[in-house]
Order: sequence, then C-alpha cells, then structure tokens
Amino acid sequence: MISNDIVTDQNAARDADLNADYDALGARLSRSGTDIETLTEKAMRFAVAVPSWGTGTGGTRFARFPGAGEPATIFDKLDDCGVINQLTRATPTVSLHIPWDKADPDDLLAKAEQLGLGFDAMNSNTFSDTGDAHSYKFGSLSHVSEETRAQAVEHNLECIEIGRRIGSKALTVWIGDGSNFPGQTHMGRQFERYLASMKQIYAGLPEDWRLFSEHKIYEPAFYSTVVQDWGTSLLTAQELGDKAMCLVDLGHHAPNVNIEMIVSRLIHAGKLGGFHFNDSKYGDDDLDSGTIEPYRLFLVWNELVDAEPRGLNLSHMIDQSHNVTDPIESLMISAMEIQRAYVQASLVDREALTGYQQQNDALMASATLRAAFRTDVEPILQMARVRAGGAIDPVATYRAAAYRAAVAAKRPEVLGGGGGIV
Ligand SMILES: [Mn+2]
Repeated sequence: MISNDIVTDQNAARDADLNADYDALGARLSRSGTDIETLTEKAMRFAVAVPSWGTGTGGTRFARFPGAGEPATIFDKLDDCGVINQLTRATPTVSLHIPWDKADPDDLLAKAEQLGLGFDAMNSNTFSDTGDAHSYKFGSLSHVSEETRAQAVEHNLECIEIGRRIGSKALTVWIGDGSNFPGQTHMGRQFERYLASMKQIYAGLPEDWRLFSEHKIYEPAFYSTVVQDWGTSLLTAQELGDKAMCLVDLGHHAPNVNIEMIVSRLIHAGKLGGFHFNDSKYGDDDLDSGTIEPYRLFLVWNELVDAEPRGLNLSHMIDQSHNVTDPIESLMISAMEIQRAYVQASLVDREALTGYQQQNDALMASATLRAAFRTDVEPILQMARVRAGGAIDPVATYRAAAYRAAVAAKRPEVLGGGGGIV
C-alpha cells in the first residue's frame, strides 16, 4: 500500500481547488433542484470489481511486452488491487480467475482482509489447456467428447468451491467454444451439449449464489460461437433457473450494436446480472473504459439508473487488457470513468425526459440526456474519494509514491514472448 502521508500531502495541495470547484458545481446544480450531496453519496456507494488478471500487462495476438514490477503471484496482484482501491475508493472487491489465481483459500482470505478487500465473482477457464487430461482445443462445455465436458464441468464446480471459501457469491462462465468453419460443428447439438453441461454446474450452485453466462460474438472461434449474443445468453439463463443471469461484456458485440438496448431488454426479462466494462473501437479491444466511446458508457448507465427503482442486483467488473500503460493506472482511470458515467446518468432529469417522450419531443428528449452527459462531475468524484480516504488525483498520487519502482525492485522480472490476450 502507499503511505498515507503521501496521500495526505497530495490531497493538501489540491484541497482548496477542489472545495472551490465543488461549491461552484453545487451552486449550479441547486439552480435545477439537484442536491450535490445526494450525488456525492451515490458516488461513494459506487463499486466496481477489479479483475486479478488486469493487474498484469496484457498482450495482443502477436506479442506481449511486460512492464517492470509486474505481479508474479496472486498475492502480488492483490497488493496492486489494494493500491487501486486505496486511491480510488471505488474498487473494494477483486474477481479471481481459476486456475491462474489458485492458492490456499485461507491465505487468499487473510491477504484480502489485510488489504481491506473482498472477492467478487469467480471466473472459470476452459478456454486454454493447463495440464488437464483432456484438451479444450475443440471446445469445453459443448465438446463432442463426454469426458472433456465432464472435466470442464468439474473445473467450474471447483471454482464454486474455492469461491465459497473466500466469500464470493457468483460464478461467471465464458467459454471459447465455437467453430472456425461452416460445417465444422452441428450448431444445434453443440448448444444442447452446452446447456446440459451448464445444468450440471447450476446444480452445484449454493443457494445464495448466482451463475452468469457471458456471450461473445466471435474470438477465439471465428465462424460461430456457442453463446454468440444476448439472445442465446437469455435462453440459457431462462432454461437454467432463477439463479442464472446474463452478463454483458461491452466489447463482445458486433460494431455499432445498440448495447444500451440490450441492457434494457435484459432488465425487462429480469435477467441482467452484471457487466464487464471496457471500451473498444473495432472488436473486443479491451481498452480502458470511457476512453473511446464515453457517450455509449453513459447511455448504458442511463438504462441502469432508470431501472434503479426495480432494485437491480448487478455485479460490476472491469475486464480489460492493458498493453501500453501501467495496469494500475489504467484500472484506476477506468474505475473512475465508470463511476463518472454513473453519476452523470444520475443527473438525468427523468421527469422532464418522460414528459418529452410522452409529447414526442425528440429534440428536447435527446437534449435532456446530453445536458447530463455534458455536466463535468469531476468535483463530485474527487470529493467522494477524499471523504472515503482516497486521493483527489489517484494517478498523480500513485506516481508521486513511486509504487511501481518500489515493487519492481522486489518482484522478479517477467520475460516477454508469445501472444496472449488476457
Ligand atoms: Mn468479459
């Protein structure tokens, strides 16, 4: 963790500016009947989970260029997650990936408690081989071989068992199953095999757990995937039962797909369970949230805030690959951008919007959304962080603390090499 003295010093240098900006924004918002304190409290309650694997440098399909001081173990990763939450106060939980993060559950719990962290959804991995008897080269939960399917099911049940011991309450299943060529697989029978496997996993789910199915249009399979879109994901969740929900990864759609509309439909069906946040220009680029299409992120949050009175129980996680940045900085920026979109969406005048919709006033309806999106809520985010003990400027504070250099001196150097999108 970073010394609290550094955080205090860094905040002291920015405190006067923050107070002036906060008062000015508060005065501006009060003219339209909005209490800034309500928004600040909402920002303070906001939370998004950090994926353990996001703390390491990712790769492209071509190569990976590791950075200095990369985490070598899950305990290093948890240290990095501790810093991200220490400075942003927006990421109190970590999402683990098995087998990458396999360790004694008691040790995981002890380390997390020491850092003030908890554990979010567990993530299984049946999209690569890690020394098991049966290969996932041609699929896992939907594989033609019963032995391979059984192995994949068993792995997911193990993830539940590890998660149960560390306080997780959900399992996210994403599979790489699909095909590269027309005719390679029987798409109907493949989906039936997948459903049968998912039913076995669902049967092993504790009462207070949820099972998330995550769809993805393509990659690594390039012709078809078994859970290609929200329709198949919804079919799956509906067939499995009440504890099965759909998880939307923002990067897992065709370009230009209206993701906020998918969100609306899944809310209607009562099957929206969670998100994987990231941003993209073309495909599943896994870029930092809010850096490419911040308005799309805002529109997704607009649907979520609109549905808040329904009492949604959503699991939010960042799912990104950081190839050219310090992962800790990218994760901090991303958490803050997701939080920003949430606060901006909370600013939408919903009564006015509903009125314009009823009157078919398209111009004013869309202007109402944009008015909220244009509002610079940065002082609210900064105030929320300071009040929770975080940093006014997390990236500047992180750099001033020279955390990366300090861990680089202790952690073994990681060699570069082949590709690998993680
Ligand atoms: Mn994902």
